[in-house]
Amino acid sequence: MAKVPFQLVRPHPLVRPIPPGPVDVVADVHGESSALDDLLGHLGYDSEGRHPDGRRLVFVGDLIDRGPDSMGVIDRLGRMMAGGGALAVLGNHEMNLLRGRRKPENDWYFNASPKTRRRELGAIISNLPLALERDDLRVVHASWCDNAIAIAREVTCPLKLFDEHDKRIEALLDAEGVRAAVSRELRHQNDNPVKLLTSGPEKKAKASFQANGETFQTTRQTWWDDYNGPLCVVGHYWRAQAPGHPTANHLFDDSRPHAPLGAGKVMCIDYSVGWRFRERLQGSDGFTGPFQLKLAALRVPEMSLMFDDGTSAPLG
Ligand SMILES: [Mn+2]
Repeated sequence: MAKVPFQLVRPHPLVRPIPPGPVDVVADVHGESSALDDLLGHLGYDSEGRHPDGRRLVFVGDLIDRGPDSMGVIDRLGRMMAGGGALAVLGNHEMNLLRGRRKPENDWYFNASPKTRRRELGAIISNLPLALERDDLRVVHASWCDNAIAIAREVTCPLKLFDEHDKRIEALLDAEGVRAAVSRELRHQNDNPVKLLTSGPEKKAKASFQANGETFQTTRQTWWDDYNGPLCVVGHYWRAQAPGHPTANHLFDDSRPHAPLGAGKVMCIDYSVGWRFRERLQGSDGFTGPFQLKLAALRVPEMSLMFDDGTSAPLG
């Protein structure tokens, strides 16, 4: 077995520092390995994430599921992190794996063989933090909540943190006699620091809606309206309207697709490449693009977006 890199064996808290210097924050890759190849090329990196100017990649989570090569993306992330050229945070899809929540889109992991293969992939994922920070930049998958961040600073295991709060909330709900499924679900979503950081605060939906074959009674909150810290980069929330995707969770002003959110200190960079598998299905056999849905990176300190098709845009 390959040598386990240093940072993967030593326990670290779940909020870790971003080293000084220019970085490129990469949005939710969702197993779209060739979009990642293209994006890295346009940003000036080689396929292993090395940049001639010493720039560094920071992945915002959800590197896996839905696209054709989640395993390849995680293997590559592992090599990049071992080489010191990349950092990443956990997304809700990575948390699903760690929690053993089997879904159609993560079969690639649960069916991986031999078992040691699964263990290698799991080791890379389970050693990711929940958030990254430095004075001028914060990176988290979905939402930066000060209370949840403070809790994550004190511990090293995301699964243990999740489970502890899951049990605590269950016991409280039982003690309070809360029975309604939607109330229980909301409490789990909004009071578990791992859920809050990786999938953001939610509220009761005005009407239930369908997504991915499930019925939802809760909807996402625009937490960035109340945020006023340093620049915080997130993914998770799909900025581009995707064909066949429910609009109930669409939180953005489409007339300003490259604008930061709230008071201008939160930037969501997920341009919905995670739905590219559906674009492929709607195209002809062997359809390889051009795609409407894109993989983006935010360049810091330049504050410009680069997309996998080679186009770029300043924030605003
Ligand atoms: Mn997500």
